[in-house]
Amino acid sequence: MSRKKAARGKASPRSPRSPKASPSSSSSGSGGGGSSGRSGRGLAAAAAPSSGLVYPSRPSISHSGEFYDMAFKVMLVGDSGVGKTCLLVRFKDGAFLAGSFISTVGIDFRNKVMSIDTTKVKLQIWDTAGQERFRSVTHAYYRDAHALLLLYDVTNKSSFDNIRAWLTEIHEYAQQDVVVMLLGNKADSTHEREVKREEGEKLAKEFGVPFMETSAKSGLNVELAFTAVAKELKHRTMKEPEESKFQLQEYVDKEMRTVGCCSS
Ligand SMILES: Nc1nc2c(ncn2[C@@H]2O[C@H](COP(=O)(O)OP(=O)(O)OP(=O)(O)O)[C@@H](O)[C@H]2O)c(=O)[nH]1
Ligand SMILES: [Mg+2]
Repeated sequence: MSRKKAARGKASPRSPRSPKASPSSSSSGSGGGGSSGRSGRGLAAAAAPSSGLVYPSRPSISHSGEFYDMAFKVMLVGDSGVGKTCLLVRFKDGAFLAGSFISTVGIDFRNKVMSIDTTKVKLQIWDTAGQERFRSVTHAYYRDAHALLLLYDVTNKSSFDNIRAWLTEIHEYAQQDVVVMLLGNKADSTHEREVKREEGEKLAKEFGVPFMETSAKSGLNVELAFTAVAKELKHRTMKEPEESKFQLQEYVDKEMRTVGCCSS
């Protein structure tokens, strides 16, 4: 078994292409759109990864000392304030960043090794800044992404309306076979809801992407979203025969029925 060290994502950024369709960076109703760094939340600025950094490889060992069999790059994208950073922190640390909203500056990543069946899958999860002024930085990272979690805020209609523009942008900058999942976050905020679950489902169907609602606050479906993406990427890598092909939306629907979630 190879015991090579996992590389960290520190390389010179590529020159980004200029955007054609750019989603708006309108901030959510949940807080102001400040622009200070997130050092207090344990996230530091990072440079663009060199190509091939986290492509599936032989069993390796991560910085935290955990072995993994394959590794993938996942990006969190969506308007400012939809809850990308909170979703990542909930998934990685099991905590919710309550209180004042500190908008992410630039881009950053955190790693998590998951057990998918008998395989150790490392997700390198990139948390992007939703603000328009960082958009060109984000574009430079799309190219290497294996999966994109595209978030809107169910309490902010404009973040939902911007999803079409985000999908256009993804289409333009990401790899053709990138796994995209649409997430309606803040599903816990029943009273402030502006986007019905059915509307999210309809849009996802229209674009042929899997969908679920999440809550970084309550933890609703957070683990499931990342697990589903990790499973899909693993199955693709294993190149399983068509008949045993993993169906992401089917898996998500089944899991949600099993745990009896998630009306809000
Ligand atoms: N009620 C509720 N609030 C949430 C949830 N997720 C995030 N928030 C709040 O929404 C605000 C924005 O969350 P962030 O995670 O910082 O948003 P972001 O998408 O990372 O924003 P940018 O970094 O600017 O792109 C914060 O005040 C969070 O506390 C959620 O699931 N439910
Ligand atoms: Mg953020």
